[in-house]
Amino acid sequence: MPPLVQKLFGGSIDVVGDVHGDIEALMNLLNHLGYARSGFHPDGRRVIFLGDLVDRGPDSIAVVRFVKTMIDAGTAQCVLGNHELNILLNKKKIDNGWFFGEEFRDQETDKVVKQELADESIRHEICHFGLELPLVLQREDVRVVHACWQPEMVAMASEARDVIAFYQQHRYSIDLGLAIRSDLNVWQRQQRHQNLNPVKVLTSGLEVPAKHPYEANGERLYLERYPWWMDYQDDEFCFFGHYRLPWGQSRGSTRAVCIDFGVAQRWVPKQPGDRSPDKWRLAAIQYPELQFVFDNGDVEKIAM
Ligand SMILES: [Mn+2]
Repeated sequence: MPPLVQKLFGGSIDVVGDVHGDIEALMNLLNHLGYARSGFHPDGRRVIFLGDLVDRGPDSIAVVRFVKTMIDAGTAQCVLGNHELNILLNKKKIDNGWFFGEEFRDQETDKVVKQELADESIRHEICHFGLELPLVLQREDVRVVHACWQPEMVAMASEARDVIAFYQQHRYSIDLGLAIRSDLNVWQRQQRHQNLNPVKVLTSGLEVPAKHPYEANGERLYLERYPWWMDYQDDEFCFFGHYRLPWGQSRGSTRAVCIDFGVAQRWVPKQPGDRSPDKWRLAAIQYPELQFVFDNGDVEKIAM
């Protein structure tokens, strides 16, 4: 297996946010970015995928196959997202039934979301793909991670190759540390499993106690996501996805830029509400140009 921290492509890149099974949005976006259906760009530009290729949308299988074709052709790189991680860990979640061959019924509309379902051989193919993905890509001026950049976690990941063994090893040692801490409650234990495991931090970010505990998917949650990008002070650009932040919210005074515009909300929203393609979009950031391109063809320059 290749290392979990790898060198990012040089030259001009287009960094694509969380696709979540929306193959049509991906094809439209790549078309607007100037890529041929084959994945090649006439100017030699290349695509960087931020992970979370799968779940929620109609065809996760097609997205994985297309991205794999580009990676094999040397025209794309991709980091691992938390949704790929769940699949590799064989964890069934509310929105990854397609992987286990099960239809998804949308709670809001009570309709089955039309999805391509995996069988045994496709599960094998997708796991094989996921196990080859790094957690981090970096070069002198740019860093890429699915959720959260933490230098000490990146340093730990650079020693490892097998993401599942690496994840389990940290889970085990965190459990050992917790065994003598009978003073900690359930959510304090959850927080340590989240914030001390490099695979968890890089793919789903740091968590802190919630100011107001809340319900999600029928569970009461005591932890919430920590906006690490507000503290990011480095000169290197850091491109990440995961947080479904409209541009603007991800900007402190920092060079950490979130490129997840929530395209999955069109199919399976996390909260009830507007599903329109005008609100929820798939985007790429073009680097070094520093402009967003959206799946409807809109272009927005970033003022830094
Ligand atoms: Mn994610």
